[in-house]
Amino acid sequence: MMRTLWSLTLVILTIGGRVCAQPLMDDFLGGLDPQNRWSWVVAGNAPANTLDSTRVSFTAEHLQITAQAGALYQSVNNLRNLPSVSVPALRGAWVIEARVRLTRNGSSGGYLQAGLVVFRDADHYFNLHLVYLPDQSYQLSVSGGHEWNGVYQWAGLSGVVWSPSAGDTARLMIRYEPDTGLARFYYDREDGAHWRECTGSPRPLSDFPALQTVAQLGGQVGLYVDLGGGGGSPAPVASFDYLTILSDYHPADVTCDGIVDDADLLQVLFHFGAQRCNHPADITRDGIVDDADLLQVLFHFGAR
Ligand SMILES: [Ca+2]
Ligand SMILES: [Ca+2]
Ligand SMILES: [Ca+2]
Repeated sequence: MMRTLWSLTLVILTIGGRVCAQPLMDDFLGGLDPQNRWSWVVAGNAPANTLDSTRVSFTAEHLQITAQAGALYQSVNNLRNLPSVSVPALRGAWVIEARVRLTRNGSSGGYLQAGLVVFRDADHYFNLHLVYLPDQSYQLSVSGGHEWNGVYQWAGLSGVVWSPSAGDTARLMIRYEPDTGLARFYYDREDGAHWRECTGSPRPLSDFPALQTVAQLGGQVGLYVDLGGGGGSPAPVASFDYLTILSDYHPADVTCDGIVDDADLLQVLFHFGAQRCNHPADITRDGIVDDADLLQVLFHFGAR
């Protein structure tokens, strides 16, 4: 059902012309959607391919990862089971959102966490997650961290503290406002209050260089679970319901199909000389489809 709705949205957005956002949606219906070209590789991690299939499973609607030792923290870089999708540079009012349930089971002694990780490699990442607080009777909260050149810092983002008996599921969202250059961080612990903004949000994107680099140059958006230095059995399980990424299309992607290619070139050629406001082939937005627009397509040919 959700996938049908999203496909419909995509069609509507495409018909709508240039004010369209590029959606990536995976709701893990029985597996990873191959269209999204998931990868388990994290550059700088050992092993680089983080997949341990004995601890990955799918229910009808969820991706489940059973936690095990391993982390991206500083130079440790031995995390297991970090699935991610490649994203091009993020444009416009981009949004990254996921829903995760984290069941602690027998784990204790660490900051057990699961959520979103946006990264270039094992030493350049930003994460936003659900976390169990060992110093607060293993109550749940939301927090974030980031690393640049292997130096870890707390992100200065936090949520309220609640008892997992009241729900151990949260939606997590990162949203960028191009008008202000601020990133906002939200969570919904599904208690009826809907989205709450994290304490410490909004923030200039430049506060988190790895997140900023992915937004500007592209990178990976992934899901992870980390024992946070704790242990015990049975092992905790992170259950991911969906991952959504919204971002504007490349300006030279006239056809809004996710790639700058000959179809976009043809659109510019077919409409060469056209003069009107908001013509899709007027990539430079100066009111005329001309050689400047043609150059935009050629310079960015193959871009996503
Ligand atoms: Ca690291
Ligand atoms: Ca295109
Ligand atoms: Ca133009």
